[in-house]
Amino acid sequence: VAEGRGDRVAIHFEGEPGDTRTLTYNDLLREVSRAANALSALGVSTGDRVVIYLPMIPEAVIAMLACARLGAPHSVVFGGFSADALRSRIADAEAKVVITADGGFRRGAPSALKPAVDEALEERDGVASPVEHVLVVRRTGQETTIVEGRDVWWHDALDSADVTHVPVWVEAEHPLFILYTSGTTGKPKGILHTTGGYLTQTAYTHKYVFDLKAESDVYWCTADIGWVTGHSYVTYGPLINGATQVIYEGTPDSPHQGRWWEIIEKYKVTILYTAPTAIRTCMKWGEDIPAKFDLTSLRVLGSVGEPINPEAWMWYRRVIGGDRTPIVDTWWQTETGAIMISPLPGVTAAKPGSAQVPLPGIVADVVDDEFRSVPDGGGGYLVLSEPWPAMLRGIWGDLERFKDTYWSRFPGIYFAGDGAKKDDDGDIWLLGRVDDVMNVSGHRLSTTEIESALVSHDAVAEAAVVGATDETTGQAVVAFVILRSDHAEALGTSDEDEIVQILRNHVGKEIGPIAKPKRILVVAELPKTRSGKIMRRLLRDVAENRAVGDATTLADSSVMDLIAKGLSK
Ligand code: 7RM
Repeated sequence: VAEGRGDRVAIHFEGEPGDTRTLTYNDLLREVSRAANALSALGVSTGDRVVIYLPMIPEAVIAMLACARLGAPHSVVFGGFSADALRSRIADAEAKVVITADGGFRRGAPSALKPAVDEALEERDGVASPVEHVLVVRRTGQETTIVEGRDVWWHDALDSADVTHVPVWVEAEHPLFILYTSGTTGKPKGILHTTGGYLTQTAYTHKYVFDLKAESDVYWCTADIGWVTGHSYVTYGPLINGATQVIYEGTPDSPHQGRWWEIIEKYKVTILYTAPTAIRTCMKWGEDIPAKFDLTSLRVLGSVGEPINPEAWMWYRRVIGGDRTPIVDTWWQTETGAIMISPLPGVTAAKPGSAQVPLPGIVADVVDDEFRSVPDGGGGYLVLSEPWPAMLRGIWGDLERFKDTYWSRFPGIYFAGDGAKKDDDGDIWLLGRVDDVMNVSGHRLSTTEIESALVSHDAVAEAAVVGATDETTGQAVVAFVILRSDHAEALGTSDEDEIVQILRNHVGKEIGPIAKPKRILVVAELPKTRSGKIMRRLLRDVAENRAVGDATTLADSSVMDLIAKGLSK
């Protein structure tokens, strides 16, 4: 703004019901300044923690930036999480203020948020909540309880706040935020990020990985702010770079399955950053849906969150990218804070399914159990062997767990927890979490490779593979597949036994007989987290005939019932 770019649009907001708002950088600075003043009036000062529990509306970004202006670390909790999940995150961070909304719009209806906050703040086992105040954004207009002396409407607090605010200057190592991420076991880890290095790397990667031309591009990252991707590539990276971006509140199929493509046509989006799960869902719906919209504005496509199957990559490139656009498959984690491994558009000759090369400045390797770098063509564990600016600085309040989780497997070297292989050119292919790797008769098999083989069949939209205990082979491959709507044509049959046989043979042909799933179960949905990652742990429970374990972080809690019901048929 100080450099005269205040009139540039920062945010094109599209609400699920179709309401819109445009915020320029001038508008954004004013709103963030007022919010910072409002928070300070509620007693928030540098170092205090603020929990943000909001839908995908501009206030989510404004709230994060207002905290950053005060040097008050934020902890964003997904709007879809329960009161209990919210309570434990508030307690762990000892948050002083919660910023929430009456509700948000999802699948055509208002969905309340504030009642979960009220429940999370109730005293339990004689322990009072550390929260002193709740700021409440009015979004849906639904009936909302306001607790006298504790709760304040956002609009009231901002209306009376000054429109200018002097930011609190902090050291580079001052905490910027905590973000809770679920580990494989135990309670969620509060990943801690600081200011200088994190902001430098998010800005740098956002500019170069997406080839951003801030004056002319319209950028859209579909991630929710409750996920690290929303922190680094909605709030911080794009706004530091002066980008114009789209923020959309709702789901891709509301009110129709072409909503995303309609938004791209409407705002002439040039850069789209989304997750493989969304791409596979659109493949399942059929390519005639995006075909109805003008997507020619797109010039760079990005993918994040999981390995993208080569088949989904090809579809993304052909159907969404019109066979013109480069695709960047970006590997990174909540812990790394910013993109680490990715092709660069116009620089790297792409290989569908591979994240390929560490970005300039990043040192990644694939090593074996003895920490020996594997030769090209070999597989093992992904490690980061030199520090990087946006690396996590710890787990909030738990130094031992921090050392244990990331630094104990290979002393002094960061262990990412992912399996990977190097191809003959030394390019990196991600193979899934090491906890998910299967061992069948002594052969190590990757979930990703078998899933990609299944998805490469015309009849299959999505696949999830797990290893189930097996008396003879140690573990056996069990696959869950979702068929495409037109699968009967592709297969020439709709008989389930025949379909299973065809798909088993297909995997045998693609990878080898050892990888042939012992069982293939046709399902309508797969259990996924809110950021679209398949929860294989729950599928393992099903495959091993156990009661399904903790499913509180599922995006849709009815999915496991559906799967269990389908299997008992
Ligand atoms: C950004 C994010 C991190 C885990 C990571 C991987 C998987 C993410 C890719 C990927 C293959 C990719 N943060 N992952 N991106 N696997 N290719 N391009 O997702 O903390 O939520 O998850 O996600 O397993 O370790 S996260």
